[in-house]
Amino acid sequence: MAKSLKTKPRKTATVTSLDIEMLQILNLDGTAQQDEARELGLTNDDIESLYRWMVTARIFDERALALQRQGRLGTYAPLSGQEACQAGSAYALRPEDWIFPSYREHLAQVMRGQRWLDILTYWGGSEEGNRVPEGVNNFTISIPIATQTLHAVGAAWAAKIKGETSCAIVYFGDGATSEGDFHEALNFAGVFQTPTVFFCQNNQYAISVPRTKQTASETIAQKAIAYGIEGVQVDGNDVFAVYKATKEALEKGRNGGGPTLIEAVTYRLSHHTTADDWTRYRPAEEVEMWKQRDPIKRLKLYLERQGLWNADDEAKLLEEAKSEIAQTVAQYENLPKRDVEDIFKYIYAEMPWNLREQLQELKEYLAEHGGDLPKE
Ligand SMILES: Cc1ncc(C[n+]2csc(CCOP(=O)(O)OP(=O)(O)O)c2C)c(N)n1
Repeated sequence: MAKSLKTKPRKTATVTSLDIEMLQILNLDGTAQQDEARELGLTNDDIESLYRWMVTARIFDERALALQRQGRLGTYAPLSGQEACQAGSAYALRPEDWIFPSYREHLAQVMRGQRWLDILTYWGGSEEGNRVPEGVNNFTISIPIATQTLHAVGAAWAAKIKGETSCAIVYFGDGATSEGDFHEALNFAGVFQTPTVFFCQNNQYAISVPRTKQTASETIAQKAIAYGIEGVQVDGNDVFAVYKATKEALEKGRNGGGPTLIEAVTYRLSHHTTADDWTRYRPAEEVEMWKQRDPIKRLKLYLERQGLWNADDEAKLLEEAKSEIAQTVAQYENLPKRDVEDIFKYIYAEMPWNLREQLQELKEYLAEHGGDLPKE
């Protein structure tokens, strides 16, 4: 920075300290900073509930991946490894808060009132899966990277202007922080002090690009400082730390304290999507190392240590979760088949010539291939 100046500076700006400490409450072996864990205000039932959500999400994820491999689901974005990020943050929200998810936030979406069936429906190729139930403050998912950060700032700003106490939380990845939209959103949020929680799941990769090639910053959290807002780093595989950081950021937002950027340090244990193959760009040892930090394992160890969980509870939960997801899959596969023409129908009142041409081409393709769509 100023070190490279040849002439003596006339004025020095004192910038906020750049020490970024990573918040962690739950240790790898399931022990915890007990005083901090107690201060969270979570009951044993709450903690068990968080565990149930995380396990169910993992089972859903594995099932969805298998369905795609069997040709029974379209492209799918797995969330395995990121369960604590989503469960911890969603659990801290109030119903009136808004979430702005990206394409990997299935667990956060479901915890907030959508169904596992909706997630399968969407990734099965039907926009109907994107329909959010009345009264559920979930925005539809964003496939374009980082665009949802601006939507969240807009919603939070509107809430502030209307004098409401709701906040908006926006989910995005480490790669999204290289997009202009992210920086515009942070800037606007800082200037207008909007009650926005920017929740970055730093899962170390943007498809095959590692975080070290994504940014020269040592942390993502420090990017907040340039915009005059608070940046916090948490262990994203520690559900307690995620819950605490999100809750504090929301409370601050509700009380007029403005936005927060949370960097949850985590790891994607599976492929970017089913169109990707992680073995081509990540050493197996790295993945193994992160498996040792598995957020589900860690919470299970905690519950066991506290005498709240045993092998029978685990077996029962696995059976229940598998059965719930199996029923969801059966429902999904029994949905009425959609007409492929739907893809073209709902954007324009009158279909323009180029879409008419593409529809015609598709019809000819289907006629030639016995009604089968091209494989991925
Ligand atoms: C604006 C935009 N540019 C490029 C893409 C293609 N794309 C899809 S996912 C992805 C990587 C995103 O990585 P990250 O933000 O870290 O999120 P993650 O997938 O790891 O959750 C890219 C570049 C896109 N969807 N939108």
